[in-house]
Amino acid sequence: MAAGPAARLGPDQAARAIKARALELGFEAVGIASATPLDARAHYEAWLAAGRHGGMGYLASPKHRARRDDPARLLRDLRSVVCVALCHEPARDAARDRRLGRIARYAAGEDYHRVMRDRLLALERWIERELLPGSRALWYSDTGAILERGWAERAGLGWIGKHAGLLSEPLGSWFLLGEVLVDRELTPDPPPATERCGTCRRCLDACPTGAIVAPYQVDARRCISYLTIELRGPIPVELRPSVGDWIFGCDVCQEVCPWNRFAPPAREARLHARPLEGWTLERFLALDERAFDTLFAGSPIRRARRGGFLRNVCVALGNRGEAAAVPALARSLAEDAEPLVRAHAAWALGEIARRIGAEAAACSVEEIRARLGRAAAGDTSAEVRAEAEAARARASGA
Ligand code: B12
Ligand code: SF4
Repeated sequence: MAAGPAARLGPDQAARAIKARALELGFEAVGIASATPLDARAHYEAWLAAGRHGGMGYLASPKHRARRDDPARLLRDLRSVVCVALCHEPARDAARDRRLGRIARYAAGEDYHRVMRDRLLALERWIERELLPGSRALWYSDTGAILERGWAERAGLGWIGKHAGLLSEPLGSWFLLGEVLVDRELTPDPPPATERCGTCRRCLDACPTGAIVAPYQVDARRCISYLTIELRGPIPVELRPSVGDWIFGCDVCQEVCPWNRFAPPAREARLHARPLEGWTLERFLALDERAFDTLFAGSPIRRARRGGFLRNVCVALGNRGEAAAVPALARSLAEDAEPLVRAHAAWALGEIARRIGAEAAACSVEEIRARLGRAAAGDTSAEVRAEAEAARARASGA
């Protein structure tokens, strides 16, 4: 292909131009890594071998592993990886409205994949068509077999913290990552000289479920983010109390991180918290499939699907333990179309009855037991009958 004048740019000039363009497109940080394979294979394979990926089977597929090992399989003649960071902290507090339960900050606004796609595609096309005609570029953001934090670290965007997230001095960790792979030599940035976590271990100590099993190692099977977003079935009973009132994702390990004290909020308005005024956990339980899709159109929350989301809502209500939630939960137990939701509604009712009973408050513990008894005897799903039986036993103080 004939090369235009811009194709004669050297690696240094091209790298500088790409970084300037990325900042113009609204990314808060950008860096470039050379594309020689990362030295992360052993960590990744050990993580998979220990089963820490849980039900995310795609992470263990031979094709996925081969691509992670050798990024040239993603783009022929790959030479450079342009890494970007997009801040997502939603400036308002709506994501932390306790009547709604807690939603991870990154999920409070529009789905970041869409925001990333728009910007990264613009960068990809600009590189291919204007800056380096004849080159090939390819964007990713949580969309492929790439160890994004590893590349971002190499590109100088920050260091991997003990909670396994990427951290940077100016940005903290409230940012998301994206990449554009390019088949041209671009002058790389140096990785940060050292990691800056030092002796701090606040994230390890604060994690509600003990998912950070050692510094830099997260067991996804215990992580609330996995349990409330990726997991398709029931949340393991022993972990439910630790999930607290997180109904989508979890931010605890980042909230306690000292580097986030001065982290900037998102400049991108699409990532600011969407209004959910008037909504409560109890009201969420009344969402049918259609209403769920409408309420969360364009939001990352749709990833959990209605059943998963309402499962999380039930767990949050059970952990909250307030009698006011009984009517909504009883309705879900009796009427919800999905066994997953009925099962978790049973669990939540058992928790509420146990707590109310312990406080000897005047309330409908008897009624809760009766409802659980009916579900234990008559529900069409064996899973729901078992959950209702166990919940009834708890409600009776057994
Ligand atoms: C699978 C996945 C998850 C899983 C597993 C998490 C995990 N820690 O691996 C679950 C669902 C739990 C999850 C949760 C979250 N995720 Co996630 N997730 C991913 C995904 C798709 C793959 C990550 C992966 O490959 N994990 C496997 C492990 C082994 O890889 P790794 O931790 O990156 O490994 C590196 C280091 O930790 C190190 N390492 C690993 N083991 C060891 C051991 C030792 C001894 C040492 C020294 C080093 C070391 O080596 C690796 C290479 O450098 C990436 C996107 C991508 N393609 O990369 C997003 C991604 C990592 N997630 C992201 C986010 C935002 C989150 C959440 C914060 C969301 C939330 N608020 O609920 C939480 C954070 C949980 C946490 N503490 O990690 C962002 C992170 C942005 C950032 N600033 O770091 C990413 C990059 C998506 C994106 N495009 O922005 N996630
Ligand atoms: S996201 Fe929450 S559950 Fe997952 S490692 Fe961090 S603190 Fe633990």
